Amino acid sequence: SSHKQKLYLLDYGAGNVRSLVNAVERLGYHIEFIQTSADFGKADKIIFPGVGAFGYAIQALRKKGFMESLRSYIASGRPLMGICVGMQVLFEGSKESPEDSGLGIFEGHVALFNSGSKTVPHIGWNAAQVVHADDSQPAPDVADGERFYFVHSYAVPYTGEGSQSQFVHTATRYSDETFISSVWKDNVFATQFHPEKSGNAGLALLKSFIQDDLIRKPNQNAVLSPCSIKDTLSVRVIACLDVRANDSGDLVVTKGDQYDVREVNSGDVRNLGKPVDLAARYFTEGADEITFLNITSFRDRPFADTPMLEVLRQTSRRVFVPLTIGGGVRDVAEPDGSRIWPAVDVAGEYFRSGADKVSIGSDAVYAAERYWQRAAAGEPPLDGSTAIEQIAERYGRQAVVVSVDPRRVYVSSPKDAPTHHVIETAFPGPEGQRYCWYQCTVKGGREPRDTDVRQLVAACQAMGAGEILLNCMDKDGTNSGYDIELIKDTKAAVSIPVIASSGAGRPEHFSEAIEKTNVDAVLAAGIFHRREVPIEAVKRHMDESMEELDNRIY
Ligand code: 1PR
Repeated sequence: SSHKQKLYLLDYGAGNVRSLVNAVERLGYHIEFIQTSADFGKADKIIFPGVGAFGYAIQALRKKGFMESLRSYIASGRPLMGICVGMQVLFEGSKESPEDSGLGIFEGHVALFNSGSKTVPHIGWNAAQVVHADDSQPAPDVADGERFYFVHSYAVPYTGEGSQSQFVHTATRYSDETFISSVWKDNVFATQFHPEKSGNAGLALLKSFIQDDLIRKPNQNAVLSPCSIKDTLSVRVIACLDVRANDSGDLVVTKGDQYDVREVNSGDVRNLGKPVDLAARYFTEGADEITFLNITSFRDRPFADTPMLEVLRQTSRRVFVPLTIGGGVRDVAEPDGSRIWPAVDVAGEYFRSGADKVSIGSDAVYAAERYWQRAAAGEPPLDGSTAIEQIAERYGRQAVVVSVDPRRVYVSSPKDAPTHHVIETAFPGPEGQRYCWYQCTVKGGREPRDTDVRQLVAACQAMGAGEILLNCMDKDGTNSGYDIELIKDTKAAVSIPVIASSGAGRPEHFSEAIEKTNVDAVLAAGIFHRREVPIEAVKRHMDESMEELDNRIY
C-alpha cells in the first residue's frame, strides 16, 4: 500500500542523518522529516536517530518540544525505532549528563564503559545476541552471530533481571562488560549499534522494521545470563584512499611511496582510479570502514564547492559502512576573503555530506604543541579553542580521528634526545644507532616538528580525540609490514582506539600487528588498490590466526 512507501525520520539536529536517509532510500522507501510537533500526527512509523552526546540530544529534543510528542507517539502504539543515542534517550538517564532525564520508557541508566581494562570508545563490529527465545512472531532481523557496527563510550549494563527481562532483545559483550545492544517492547524497538552503517546485516534489520509489524508480545522473558555471552568484537579492516587533484584538476585516488605520489619516470601524479567507484568496490569486498585522505587542498574555490563534498555525497549513497574524511580539517578562509569557516563548520559540512568521522593531521600537531606549552607555563592545558575540542563537543568524540604522520629519528643514546620519548629498537639506524624516537610532521610529512608521537597522542586524547590513525612515513608504501615498535609504544600511551597504518604487504602483516600490539584496527592502501591482496583474504587470514591464538590460550 502507498503509505508503506514513506518512513518518518525525527530531525532534531542530531549529527549525521545522511547515512540513514541513504540506507532507507536504498531499500526503496522515501524519507519524510519530522520537524515540528505537529508532524508527529501524520507519522505511522518513525526512526529516531541519535549521534553525539546524551545531554546535547535531550536539550535539542526539549527545545523543539519533542519530549512530549515522543511520549504520546509511543503511547499511541505506532512503531518507533531508536538508534544509538536514540536508544539511550528512551532510558531514565545517563552518567554522561546526570542533570538531563531521559524519556524513561525503559527502566535503567546509561553508564560509561570502564577504560581501565579496555579501549574506550567501543568501536567496531560485534555480534548482538538475542536473549529470549520465541520465533512465533515477526521479530527484528538480528541474524544469529551477525555483527553490527558499534561506536559508543556509554551503554546500559545488561543483567537480564527485573524489568530488563521484559524489554531486552539483544545483549553484547565487550571485554569484561555485557551491555544491552537492542531493546524491544510493544511498539518500540531500538539499537545501540548503527544499522545504517552495518552493511547488509544492517540493511536487512532496517528492512524488517519497515516491512513487518514488530509488536513484541508480553511474557517473552530473557533467558540468557550476562556471562553466557561472548565477546565477538573483531579487529576492523580499513581501506584507505589517498585522494588528490591530478594535473587536470580531477580527483583521483593516488598512493605514495614514503609519501611521494609522483611517478618516477613521468613525474605525473600516480592515478589508481576514481574515488567513488573504488570505495564502492571496497564496500562490496567487505571493508569494515573506508577512509578518504584528501592530500591536496583546494583553496582556489569556495569551500562549499570543494569536490570532496560531492565525492562524499556519492559514496555515502553506495557505501553502508563508516566513512572517514581527512585533509584540510582546520579553520578555512574563503579564497575571496569573504569569510572564515571555523574547523567545526568544515567538519559539519563533511558530516552533512555523508562522512561519519573527520580526521585531523597538521592542526592536531599545532594544538598538541600549544597544549604542552600551556601545561609547562602552569596554565590549564585545555581552553576549548581547538578543532578537536569543538568537534568532539558538538558531534561526539567518536567523530574525531587524529591522523599521525611520524618518522623515525635515530639516536645513539636516549641522552641525545632528552625531551623526547626514546625507545630501544630492534632495527638499528643507518649508522647502527640502537635508539630512536618518533617525530611528528605536518603538511603531509613535509615539515618535521619538535613533538614526538607520545606527546601528540596523549594531548589529543585529553582534548577529546576518539581514535588515532597511526601512519608511519618510513613504512608507507613499502609492503614490508607495519612498524610494530611504533604501534606498541602508541598503544601504551592512550586508552582510545589505535588504527595501524603504513606498510601492509601480506595477510600475515595484519595478524602480526594484532598479535604483537593488540591494535584495534588495521588499515592498508596500496595492496588493495593494486589488487595484490583482496580484503576478503585479509579477513579470512585474520579469523584463522585469531582462532589459533584462542586455541593456544585455552
Ligand atoms: O594535515 O589535516 O590536512 O591532513 C592531511 C592528511 O593527508 C594526513 O592524514 C596525512 O596522513 C595525509 N597525507 C598527506 N600527504 C600524504 C602523502 O602521501 N603525500 N598521505 C598523505 C598519507 C599515508 C596513509 C596511507 C598508509 C597506508 N598516506 O594514508 O594510506 O600509509 O599505505 P600503504 O598500505 O600503501 O603502506 P591535514
